[in-house]
Amino acid sequence: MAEFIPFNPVSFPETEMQERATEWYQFMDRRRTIREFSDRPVPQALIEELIRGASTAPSGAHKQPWTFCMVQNPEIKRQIRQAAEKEEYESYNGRMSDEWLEDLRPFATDWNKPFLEVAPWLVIVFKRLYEVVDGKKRKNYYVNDSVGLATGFFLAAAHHAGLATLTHTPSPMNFLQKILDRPENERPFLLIPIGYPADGVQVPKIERKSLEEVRVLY
Ligand code: IYR
Repeated sequence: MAEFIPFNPVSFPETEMQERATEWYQFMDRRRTIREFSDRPVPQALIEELIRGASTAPSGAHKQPWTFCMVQNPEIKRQIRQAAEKEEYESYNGRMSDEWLEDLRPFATDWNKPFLEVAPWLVIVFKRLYEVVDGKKRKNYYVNDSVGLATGFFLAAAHHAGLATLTHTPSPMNFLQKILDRPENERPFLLIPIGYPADGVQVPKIERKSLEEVRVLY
């Protein structure tokens, strides 16, 4: 039988709501993806707290179909870098279309991925396709959507805590499943180097779409 408990809503006076929304927008607008990290250590407990925040995301049938792997171990980071660069080399030298390479030009990316060893932590998000309960497969629902939401929460939590991230998608990235020895029901979703930005790091000069470009009023 379904059991319900009282909901304890967060609430503010309306003027404060407008201020809070603007503050949040301005704060989030300062988030930038960076590709050069400092090797300055970040405490494990801080990354764990970000994962707790991420794991509050809504999910299909509340299945919470995600696993966050935290990699600090230099040897594992080295293996991940080696495997990722091998795939990326192939991608940049033949697998990606000219159109794709052209679209990436503003970001000056290439197959070299030193950040995979320099960043103090790599957080690898896995999606859980199904659960095994009493030896039987139980379905998860809207897995990509749910894990995408949790990942978004993680990026926001990291920014809120004063850490920088990179949403990295080596392709294909099945090597992560092997290196991290993940079970059959898990698939890699996103690799997130996280830490402090390198001193003097620069970011691409790009603009966000305006409100008018992204919203339609009915
Ligand atoms: N996975 C490659 C290529 C790449 C693709 C997209 I779409 C980006 O926004 C950025 C990079 C890489 O990580 O370099």
